Amino acid sequence: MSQTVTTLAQQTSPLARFNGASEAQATALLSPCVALAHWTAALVQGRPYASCDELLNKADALARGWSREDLDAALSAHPRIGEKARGESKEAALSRSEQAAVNAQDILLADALAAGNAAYETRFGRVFLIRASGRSGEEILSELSRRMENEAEQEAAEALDQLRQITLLRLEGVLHP
Ligand code: 2AL
Repeated sequence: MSQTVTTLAQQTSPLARFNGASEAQATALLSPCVALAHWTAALVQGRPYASCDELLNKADALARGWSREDLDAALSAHPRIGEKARGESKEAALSRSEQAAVNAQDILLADALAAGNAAYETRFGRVFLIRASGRSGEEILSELSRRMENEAEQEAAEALDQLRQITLLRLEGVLHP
């Protein structure tokens, strides 16, 4: 009997587990995606979802409504590019895997990113945010240079869109581990 229960639990999809979880458990599943409690709460309240696409579409629609305040609040879960996230939290583990391309022992790249990050922070007053998955270190550096030329409003919009992309990728990872 207990073996049957175990087997059934293993066969349950992540979406079914999210739909059936307690509010606290469902919140804990989504929290590492982005440090915005209102986004997490709205998705938890919207359960049950008939499909992963339904959940992803709602998550995306909500993320497209994020404000400048949301951007500042969410940056706490995104260490600087090239500064390897420390710690045991799920966010830190996700960040380390997203930033795999810039965590290599490439000292020139690390120096260039550190200088670029510092210049960006002086110019815009917050950490440079970019979806690192799927990008090489050189691509990240060249995006940093390009975005340094943005006006403040355009840059906030770009950073918010990067935050949305990172969040959606993390959510896909929750649904399709
Ligand atoms: C990050 C991060 O931790 N993961 C990612 O894709 N981008 N950080 C950042 N400052 O852009």
